[in-house]
Amino acid sequence: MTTGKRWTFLPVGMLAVAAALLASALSLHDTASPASAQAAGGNTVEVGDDHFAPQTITIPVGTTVTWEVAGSHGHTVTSDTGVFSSGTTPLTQGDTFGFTFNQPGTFPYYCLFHGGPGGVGMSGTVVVTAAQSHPTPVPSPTPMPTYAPTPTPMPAAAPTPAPAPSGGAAGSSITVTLGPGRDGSQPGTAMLMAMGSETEVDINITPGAAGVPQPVHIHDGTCDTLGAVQYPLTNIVDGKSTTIVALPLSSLLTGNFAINVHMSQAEISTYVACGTIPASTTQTAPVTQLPAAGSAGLQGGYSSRGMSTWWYVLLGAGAVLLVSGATVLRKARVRR
Ligand SMILES: [Cu+2]
Repeated sequence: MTTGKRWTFLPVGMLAVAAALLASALSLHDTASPASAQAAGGNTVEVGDDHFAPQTITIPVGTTVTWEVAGSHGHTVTSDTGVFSSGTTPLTQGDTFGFTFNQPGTFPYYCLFHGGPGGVGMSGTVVVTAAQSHPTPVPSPTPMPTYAPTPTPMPAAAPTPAPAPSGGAAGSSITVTLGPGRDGSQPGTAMLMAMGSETEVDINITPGAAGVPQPVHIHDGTCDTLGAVQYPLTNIVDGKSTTIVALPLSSLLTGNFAINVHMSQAEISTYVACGTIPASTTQTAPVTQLPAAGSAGLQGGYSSRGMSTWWYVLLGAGAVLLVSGATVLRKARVRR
């Protein structure tokens, strides 16, 4: 492993760049073509709306598990312990995410948006059993040869472009606080999740009169200067509403939109909650989280959204190798 290799090591400092690249590639959400499932049958977990099925899957070491989104909302596949992650950009219907488990053990995971670590809400478990007594043990994850090229070692003083592996804080979703409205107060939040060319808006406010639909819209302007209705959202009932808006999240982050909640259809001019959608700040979206320091072996997987499939290989020391669909061979080569 000297020069001339066709794949590229990305030092930690470049990870953010790579992640941004990958994120933008992934946002070319193309609903025209169903993702081609690369997985062997039997190792597939269906990602439904707010559940994983089966919830617990047991596989022998060395197996690739594929998660495929069947639900109509956006979801993630996120390891409790940072071993694997589909990233913070929600996977949507037809998207797949794969991860090869080269270590035995129990690996709990969850959806960033509908669950939490420790088996909360939308969550599941992968149980990886040790290799069978087969004489051919799984091509043992030969500990990464401390890889040579060491291209200009990161100046240790670099301002740590931390990939923030803490759940979901990255820019592919934002939470807008809904404060009191002009005429009443049913405060709460609206979570806006990027889903390629669409945005899922989940609203959760203090419930109004039971069962009474409360119109809610994205208006021009801010809460102080509300303008015309631009995008109607699903009526809120008992404090909750979910809408898929046919606009990328970035188009809503202009600082010139506000979410305004009305008392009811009959009292449409009574405003009970409002929040201004902030202008975009940073749009960093780490697509993969690195394994916890010290995790041995070579880990990797792939992410397939629409027409594009990306493979990645996580290298122990905190580098990630990103390759596109055409370069699967390189992954195989690396694993040797
Ligand atoms: Cu979910």
